[in-house]
Amino acid sequence: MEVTDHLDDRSGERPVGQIRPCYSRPNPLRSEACQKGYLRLGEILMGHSDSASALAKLRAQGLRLNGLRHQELRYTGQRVNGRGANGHGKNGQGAFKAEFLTDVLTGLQASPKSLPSKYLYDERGSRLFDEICLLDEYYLTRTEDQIIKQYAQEMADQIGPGVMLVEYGSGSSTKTTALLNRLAEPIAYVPVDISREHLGRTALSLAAAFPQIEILPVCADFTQAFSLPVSSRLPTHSAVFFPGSTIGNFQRPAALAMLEQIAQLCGRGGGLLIGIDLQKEVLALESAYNDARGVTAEFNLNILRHINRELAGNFEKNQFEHRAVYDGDENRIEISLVSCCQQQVAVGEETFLLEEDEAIITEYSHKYTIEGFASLAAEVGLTLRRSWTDDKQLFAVLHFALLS
Ligand code: AVI
Repeated sequence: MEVTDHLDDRSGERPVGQIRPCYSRPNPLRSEACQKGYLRLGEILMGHSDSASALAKLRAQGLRLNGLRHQELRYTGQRVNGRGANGHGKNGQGAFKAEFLTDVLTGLQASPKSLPSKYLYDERGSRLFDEICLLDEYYLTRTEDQIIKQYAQEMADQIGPGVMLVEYGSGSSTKTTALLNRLAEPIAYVPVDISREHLGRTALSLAAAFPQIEILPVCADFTQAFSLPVSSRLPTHSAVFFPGSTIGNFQRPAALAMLEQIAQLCGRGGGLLIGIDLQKEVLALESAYNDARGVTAEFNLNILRHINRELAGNFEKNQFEHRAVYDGDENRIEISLVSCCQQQVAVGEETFLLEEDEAIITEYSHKYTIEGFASLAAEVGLTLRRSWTDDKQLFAVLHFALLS
């Protein structure tokens, strides 16, 4: 299967392969893509509230969608808030940096000081996080994997036949294979990820492994609203798969907004299969975020390197210590970087004073009970249908349905 990334022509990024043409005639909307006769659906979607209105306009212009066979890959590369969804398009690069700077300055001006956790995940941070997932102390990933493996058939039955399965933060889609293998007549699988490179590779191998399922990758920041791609066959419903307990990294209002966004994306009859980390004794929780090898500490400190590199910061990594403590009132692990001394740091043109022992919060990781999370989800109309846990009740995977 050939996949061509035309985005590379404009952004100077490395190609991840080739993309199948979505349209068979040059499109007047993009001259560069026109010359090649190809256009990505993401470009078509620009300026349209949804794919249906974009497609209607194109049809009116005499353009036609190529009939795609199951083995073919459509690349939707959606735009998020007017910038390249991965933050690295030509214009996206500048916008991404401006947003990064604003977020960092806002966080450092706040009391207590904080930095948005999404900036932990540059390339090195993502690699360190992958390492965390393999640590003995970090039970979350392997426990969720084991639950999904053990109950994949029940989960697939619960999701139901004819689904368009949408995975948030799909990465290498490792957890999805067990589900895709067991779903009854799945129509399409939509991996959503901010990393285009990951998406391209994953989509290709999934398309080869599951020729009966249409693979429709979407490059997007799933914390922002985006619309679903149109599959060539009509699904009976859509279901979001959101593993990894990433929802725990959102504070309550943001978690609710996220659930609301999922409910809107799926619509009535839709579903949500989500992983959450459960409340447990403090020692096990704190050990998971204070591993003996110091990988989590390095992951946390890496945000300072990221800021120094991208925003002309002058953080001295050695002047900060990693801290991860459980707050029993808020039911969350609070991860921070603690200043070892009184010091002044600069980010771009701005300077900030840090007192000795002053903490910069970099991440929260909320721990739930099944009932607590179910009542949160109920606020946006998601009804708990089934839950699965491991023997020690460390982690849970929940299935919700959107009944009305
Ligand atoms: C991605 N997220 C679910 C992880 C967690 O456990 O909250 C992030 C993490 N931070 C430090 N270790 C893991």
